[in-house]
Amino acid sequence: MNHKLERIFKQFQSVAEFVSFEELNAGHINDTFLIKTAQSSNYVLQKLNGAVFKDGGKLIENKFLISKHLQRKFAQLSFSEIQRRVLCFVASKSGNFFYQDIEGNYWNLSVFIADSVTYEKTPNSEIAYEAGKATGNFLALTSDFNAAKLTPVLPDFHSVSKRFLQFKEALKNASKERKEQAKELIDFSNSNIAEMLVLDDAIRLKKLPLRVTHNDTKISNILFSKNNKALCLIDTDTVMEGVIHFDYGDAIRTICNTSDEDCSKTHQIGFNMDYFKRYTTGFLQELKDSITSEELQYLSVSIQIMPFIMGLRFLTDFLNNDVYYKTNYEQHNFDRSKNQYTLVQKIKEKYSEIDAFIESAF
Ligand code: GN1
Ligand code: MG
Repeated sequence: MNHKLERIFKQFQSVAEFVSFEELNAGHINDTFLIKTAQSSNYVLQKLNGAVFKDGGKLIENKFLISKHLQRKFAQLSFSEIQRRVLCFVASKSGNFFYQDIEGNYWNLSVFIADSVTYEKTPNSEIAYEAGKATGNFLALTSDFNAAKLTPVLPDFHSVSKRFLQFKEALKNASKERKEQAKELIDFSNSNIAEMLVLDDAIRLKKLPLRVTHNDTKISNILFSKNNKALCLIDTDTVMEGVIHFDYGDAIRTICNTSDEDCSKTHQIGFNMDYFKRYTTGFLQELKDSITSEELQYLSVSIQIMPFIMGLRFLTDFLNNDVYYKTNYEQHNFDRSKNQYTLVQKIKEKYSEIDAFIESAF
């Protein structure tokens, strides 16, 4: 592996000398490695999962375009500060944004942001507030980028109706055992789908502006400095055209969940109201000049829709015998789905308080 990664690293326009690598295991889809070099900069080398991303070249181009845009916004900062506030990608020696190996896999390289931390779970309310600022700031700074220029690498990524069709399809082919085991989750999907379609409807009726969205704003994709200040969003694989609700709801899904995403102990799963309030305050502070009243109206509902989508996707993959997400054990997708649906339930219980806070916050 060492040799292979060294060979691939050398395909990029970096003069740094490869020393060793470490696998970064946080993602569910791609393979990501930290490349340590003999120089002061280290790098993140990523191999895209070709089964999920059919057009790896376009995906990497999307990431480059957004990073370039953000770098221009930070032009007043020093070079080293810019490298901490936005992912900086390195072109390959052939002049492409990516390197494609002989097996057809797409690779990309970015500068590793040192002296930074990520969290799997929110440690305190200050981090929740900073996370709100990080996502709000990303959306504000990209609001003048023409989102239609981005390739929709995963079309309908957050479409509830499309995800529901995929679930129905999976149900047709699922094994009897898995269907029996997932009966409660299947019932939950069917009985909740109608109310989860409101965001799809608003998008279809063009009530909400389409903007650049990150589409994977879970807490582990937000980088913080060691003194707890938000630095930037990482993992821009899914930057596409979307509505801000995808990023707002998806961030809250992980930031306010009192348990890990795959925790199966339902008594540990709850919705942290304090983190929700702090997150929302930071988010709206950054977006106050560019958010529309209609966008505001749909924020609260997105808090239940995003965990519903994830629960549905994990369940679909469970019914499909785990072909999409990386899993560590047999019931992994089942547990993830159960976790997300329990969270939806907890959010519903607190919905009027959530809604009232958003109304009063602006
Ligand atoms: C996947 O691979 P990762 O962890 O960045 C998924 C997201 C889900 C997330 C759940 C392309 O992201 O949509 O929210 O898992 N990404 C893709 O943790 O499907
Ligand atoms: Mg991702």
